[in-house]
Amino acid sequence: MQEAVESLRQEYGRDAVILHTIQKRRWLWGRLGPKRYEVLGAIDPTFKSPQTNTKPHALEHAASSEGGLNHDASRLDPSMSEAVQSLYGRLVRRDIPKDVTQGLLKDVLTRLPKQDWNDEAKIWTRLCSLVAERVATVDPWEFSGDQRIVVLIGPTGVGKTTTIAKIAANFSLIGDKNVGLITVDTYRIAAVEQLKTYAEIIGIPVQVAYSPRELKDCIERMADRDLILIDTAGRSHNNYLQIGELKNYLEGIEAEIHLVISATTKSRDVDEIIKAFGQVSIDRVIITKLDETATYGVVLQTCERTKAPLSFVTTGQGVPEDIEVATNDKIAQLILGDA
Ligand SMILES: Nc1nc2c(ncn2[C@@H]2O[C@H](COP(=O)(O)OP(=O)(O)O)[C@@H](O)[C@H]2O)c(=O)[nH]1
Ligand SMILES: [Mg+2]
Repeated sequence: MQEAVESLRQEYGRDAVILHTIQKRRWLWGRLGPKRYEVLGAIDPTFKSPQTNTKPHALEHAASSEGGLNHDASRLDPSMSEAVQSLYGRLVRRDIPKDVTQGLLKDVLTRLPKQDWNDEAKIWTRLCSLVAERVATVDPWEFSGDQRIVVLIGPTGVGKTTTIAKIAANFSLIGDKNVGLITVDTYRIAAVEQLKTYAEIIGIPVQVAYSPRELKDCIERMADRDLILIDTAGRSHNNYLQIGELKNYLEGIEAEIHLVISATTKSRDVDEIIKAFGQVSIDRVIITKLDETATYGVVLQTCERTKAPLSFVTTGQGVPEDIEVATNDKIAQLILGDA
């Protein structure tokens, strides 16, 4: 990866901004294929090289004030040092919401000795570890005898069904687990057909539940499965009634609920979606379509707002290969970009 970044820098100069770096590790296939690295860069004319801060007192004041920086989360206190101003601009340009950015900088400053508050490089290093800490990730499931039931919920078109197919294929074909699929997305014939087609290709059973009662029956019939993946209909976050209905389906079922959000979602919509789906308790987060954007603030925003760990990220339309287990260092690097 470093080699790839270096060669981009050599070609386009030190100010080339790294927008996207990804190690194309084939999850569970990792042992089979060579690793590939992808680095997407740009030259940002507004980027300023790090400068030395000349106002430590302003920093001291700001770090100890509420919100760390400013009561108004949409503006940065103009008395902040140039180092902090510059970092703030950098994070906001990476689509990290302003209030999250302010919170991060505040936390970093309170953890750093005062003599380092002017040092952009040091703040940056701390920022990287803080973001890695904040983006909690989890390994995929251990199968020690207990059956796992996993439900994917989220808005329409984010990639729930495709992600289910990816997870199912990886666990079934490569992980050698007994996987079963259930769909409660019966609003469109095409949605049921889509899942059935995947199930057929993978060679695993699929059942369709038309009511909460039927869902429980389907689960009972799949008692021999190590992993049951449940697909749901996309719900508009503006339709609380639909989300209430989803909640009825999930009541009384011991399942792990994964909220699926696309990395291309607008920041404001992310908050609305989380608020609406918050009616259902969210255990894990899956971020899809990392390949369709160059900034990943949505990942941090979703983790911060839901307080749920990230399980998988998806990186393309390919089934089963375009899915990865999220690891926090890698995700933090993706969110923040290169120093
Ligand atoms: N680029 C890209 N497209 C994806 C990804 N995951 C799913 N899609 C595409 O998004 C569209 C909607 O996917 P689908 O699984 O039907 O979404 P659902 O409505 O949430 O079930 C399809 O065209 C998928 O191929 C991804 O990680 N990257
Ligand atoms: Mg679907």
